[in-house]
Amino acid sequence: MINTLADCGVEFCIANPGTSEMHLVQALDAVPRVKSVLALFEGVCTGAADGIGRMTGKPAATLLHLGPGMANGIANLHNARRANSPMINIVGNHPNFHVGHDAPLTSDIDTLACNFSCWIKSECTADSLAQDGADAYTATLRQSTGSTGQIATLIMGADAAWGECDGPATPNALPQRSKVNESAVESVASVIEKDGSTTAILLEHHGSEQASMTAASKIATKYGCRMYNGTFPARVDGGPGRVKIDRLPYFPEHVFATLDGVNNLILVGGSIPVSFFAYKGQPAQLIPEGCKVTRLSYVEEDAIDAMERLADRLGASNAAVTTFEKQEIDKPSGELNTKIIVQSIAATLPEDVVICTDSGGGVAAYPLCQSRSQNSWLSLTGGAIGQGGPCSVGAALACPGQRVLAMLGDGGAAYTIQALWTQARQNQDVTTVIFANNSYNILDVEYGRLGVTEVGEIAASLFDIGNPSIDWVALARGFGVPGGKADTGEELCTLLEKSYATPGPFIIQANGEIKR
Ligand SMILES: Cc1ncc(C[n+]2csc(CCOP(=O)(O)OP(=O)(O)O)c2C)c(N)n1
Repeated sequence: MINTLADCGVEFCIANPGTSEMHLVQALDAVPRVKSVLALFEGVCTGAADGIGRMTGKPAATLLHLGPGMANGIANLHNARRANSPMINIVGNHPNFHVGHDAPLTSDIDTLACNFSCWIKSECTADSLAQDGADAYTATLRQSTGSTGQIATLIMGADAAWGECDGPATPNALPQRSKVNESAVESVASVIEKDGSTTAILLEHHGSEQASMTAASKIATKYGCRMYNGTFPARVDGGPGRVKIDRLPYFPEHVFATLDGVNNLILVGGSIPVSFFAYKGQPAQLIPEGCKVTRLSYVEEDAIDAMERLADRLGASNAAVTTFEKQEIDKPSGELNTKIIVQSIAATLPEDVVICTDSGGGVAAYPLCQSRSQNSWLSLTGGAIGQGGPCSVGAALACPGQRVLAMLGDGGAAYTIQALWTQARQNQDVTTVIFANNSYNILDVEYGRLGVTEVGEIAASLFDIGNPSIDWVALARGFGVPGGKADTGEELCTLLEKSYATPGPFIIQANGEIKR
């Protein structure tokens, strides 16, 4: 099975093994062309595999220990599903003859896996395993409704793993994205021809790839449309020379303000914007009243082909593309706050950087960074915090030679801090900036949005993570990652530049009043 996965194109297995996976470990030992990487917590395995999926478009494997091991990885499997990342989980299990005796680690793994998997196989035998591997690979790329990439979970009894088989299976032919019907292109074209200046094109998932956004930009130039990405895209490549585009904001009232005056919304790859959370008396869908929605492509369809055909049909193929322009950004000075941190990050940003953001870290830096350096920006897609650190591990595995910058809230970072150990073990070029405000600040903000004007002592204690305050540099040292603390813009810029100039991982604790 491992050889089959390698023949299909799997390059990495991010593992946290146990006794039920020993034969898998033996197989990985025999197949070094699949790079086996140890992570100390399963949320790091799954978040790293997500990062690999986003940067390569191919699934990485995870190796997880029965139900409890997989359960530890579920928050980041949820984020990966939201990102449409392809991934193959290999989960060990007791053999059938053992399950019936209810040994301590026995649990209903299928039920757990249903939540995030689009393909599950739990009745594997030694004879079926190699073909199961080939089928799992295909399943991760299957273009079925609701997904561009998917999560396949192979639950493998130890008897399947220790049995004999005939050798690897032949990889399946890869599925292709389906093309949208001409009628979809035609109906969007007539909306834009009639009412281009009040039309917004929302580009998500496959629609947020450069080629698709390039076609959208040409149409926007000719017809005066607006164009947006969703609030938290899985990956968008940006920076000087790349297509200029804004993101929809986070809070519902800001989305309404952004879309004010939009009479037509064109969906490319995604869906109608939805409020992240529900608020009493507020609508779930965030489009102006009376706005007409027209879909060009579903998530599984070929958005690039669709946008290029649309541009052709509208006679916009030769129109100008608006790109981000390079801007010099001065290094700031003075005590750290959100603005100074953002400016320090943008002013020092290296070229071709992969950026992972999580929770309270770095979302605010997005606009300014686009006028500084080319980057691939990976967001927290599913709102389950503790994703950015693991994702940076995966991005660094997928993109050796590129610097990875992880910007993490101190709350979010505490969920999966074990990611640092794998960064140190693999000597990865990852710079982690912790936005250390000693607080679950966004929860404080959301509490206020309920109309609560006085935060009680108990409530305050549930949003305060500064007592005791966390020493991130000491923690990182414990995991084998060097670092430093910054209280001012000058210190932060110096540490960032030092990190970018030095191979290997580095952590920076940015202390300050950081608000969202
Ligand atoms: C897995 C998970 N658990 C809990 C939450 C709820 N939650 C949302 S934001 C947040 C705190 C974020 O704190 P931090 O990362 O420091 O960012 P800040 O809000 O301070 O900017 C929590 C606990 C969540 N989103 N995901």
